[in-house]
Amino acid sequence: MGHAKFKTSVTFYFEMNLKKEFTDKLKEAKKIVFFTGAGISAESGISTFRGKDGIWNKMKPEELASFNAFMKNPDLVWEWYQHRRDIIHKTSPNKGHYAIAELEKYFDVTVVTQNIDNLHRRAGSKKIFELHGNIERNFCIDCKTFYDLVELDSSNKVPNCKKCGGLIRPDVVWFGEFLPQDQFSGGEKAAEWSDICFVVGTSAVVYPAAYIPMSAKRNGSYIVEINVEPTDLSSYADYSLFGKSGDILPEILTEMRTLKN
Ligand code: BV8
Repeated sequence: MGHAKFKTSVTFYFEMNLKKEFTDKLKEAKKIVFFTGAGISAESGISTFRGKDGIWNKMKPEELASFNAFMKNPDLVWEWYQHRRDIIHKTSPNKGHYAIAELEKYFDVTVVTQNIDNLHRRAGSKKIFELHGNIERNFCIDCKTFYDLVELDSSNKVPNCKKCGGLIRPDVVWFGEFLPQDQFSGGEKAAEWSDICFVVGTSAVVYPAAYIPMSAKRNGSYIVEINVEPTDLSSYADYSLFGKSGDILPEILTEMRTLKN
């Protein structure tokens, strides 16, 4: 039998101990935050940014997700977001999104997401801070009038504002842009006050969003990482669960049902 099958008793004891610490934390916890990134939507068929088939592997972020790129070629950037919206509209939330929504039965849950795909809301989560905006919303860059998609024609050409003729852009945070203050500070405060801060499906390389789990840790929150591989955040997570979030989150929900019944 290969060594891999026989963990040393120390490793096994250490892991069992960590698991017990984690389940004890789950039992005591009241406030829980899920800080999520593109990885939680991967099993819905939406590609991540930095993984092997990630979006940014095919192009540099500045090429499309920046105000300069938009002003240089509004039709190209608008078309890219239309393409991403088409993908998102053809997908659904996955078991990971639904498990987070259902955990609201057992905890005061807040979702702090970097994602713009609206899948947490579609899965039924109530308290959501969207750090990087929402691809379903758009606004005029001149008079700031907001437009839902239904009000805009579905062509790939960038639409013009009906009020002032200005260019309409997606309501997402581009590189070099400030995050919406209410979303960032709301999400940061929720994480700081959380008993457990789950960090799910993020490479934790985009700032200032990636500061949020650090603030949670500094304020005594128990940091649980859920990812398919180690990240920049793994070194300060209290507990790391390596695997797909669509598998792990439903297991945590099942564990909660057992603990609470
Ligand atoms: C800012 C919205 C202040 C748009 C996004 C130069 C000038 C200005 C700022 C900077 C600069 N250089 C650097 C910066 C800071 C910059 C930054 O952090 N850059 C990084 C790349 C180094 N940040 C900014 O620009 C921010 N603004 O700083 O303003 C300012 C203002 C003016 C002047 C100076 C400063 C704005 C950042 C927001 C950018 N917008 N998205 C759009 O989507 O089109 S970022 C984009 O990255 C998405 O929002 C995404 O969510 C986010 C983070 O990525 P992740 O979610 O972590 O996704 P990723 O693919 O990286 O990782 C996926 C993970 O999932 C992996 O770990 C993988 O292993 C895992 N996974 C995969 N499958 C699964 C899984 N896990 C579990 N289960 C699975 N099944």
